[in-house]
Amino acid sequence: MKQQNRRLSPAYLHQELRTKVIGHNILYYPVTSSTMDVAKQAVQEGAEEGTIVIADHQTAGRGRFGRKWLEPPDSSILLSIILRPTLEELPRLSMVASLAVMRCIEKVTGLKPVIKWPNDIIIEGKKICGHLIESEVANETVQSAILGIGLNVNLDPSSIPEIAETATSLKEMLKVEVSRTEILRALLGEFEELYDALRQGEPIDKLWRRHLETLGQQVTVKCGDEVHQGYAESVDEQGNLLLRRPDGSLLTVTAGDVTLQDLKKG
Ligand code: BT5
Repeated sequence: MKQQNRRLSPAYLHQELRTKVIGHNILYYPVTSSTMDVAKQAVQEGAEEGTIVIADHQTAGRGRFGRKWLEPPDSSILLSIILRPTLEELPRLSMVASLAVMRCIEKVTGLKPVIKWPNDIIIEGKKICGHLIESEVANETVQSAILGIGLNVNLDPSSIPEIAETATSLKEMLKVEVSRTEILRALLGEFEELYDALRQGEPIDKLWRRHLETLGQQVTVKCGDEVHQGYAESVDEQGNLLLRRPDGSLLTVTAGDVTLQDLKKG
């Protein structure tokens, strides 16, 4: 695997990309608050589908529900992609994102990640990547969907106390620096292929389900103030989790609303 300069080079990335649409317009920032904010602004200014925002560092990187996404500068993939899926495709965008990250990691590094429902990519029990989707829907039409992906490439988890025990990175797994450009190139390629497949009506949900490590386990899900425990029996076509509760009833848990907790931590 090639070494690279510490900073990303949008010109070099552009030259390396083999995609048709995704990443053809690149907005690059050495430092920004959040690539999601930049992407939102770009949407308002009419950015075309497939525009990507990348950064070397975020000062206010975010996860879902106002949580923080943390990284030291120049260590990670911090990416937002501007998309315009249909309303029907929108719930499956998260599946496409997870599958693209998984395939990218597998192809470039040989590591074998799994998906923890709903949005984490895990290697050896630790989180290496998370994503979120911020969409705008009006009159049953998706105006825009911004997919944000944070992937730990050369991050040393022990340098960030909040995630030292729960996170990992490609470098930590491989014991060698990995080129972020190489990962981005592969990620955008895999994403475009899977997004095209989604748009052509292929059953992305079936593919995604096969890689979900959560199924068949006893889990705890947190929805706002409510906590549910049960057996993760299946997922439906929208990506919702079907949880079999101890009283035998089946609870449908919407992916957008919950966090899956480690039973050990309760
Ligand atoms: C996510 O949220 O996992 C979505 C993360 C998306 C981040 C990207 S970076 C580019 C784009 N711009 C942004 O501002 N955001 C997106 P969630 O499921 O809520 O998980 C958040 C939790 O993950 C935090 O509360 C921490 O516990 C943990 N976490 C934070 N930083 C991490 C990291 N670098 N690696 C692993 N876990 C982390």
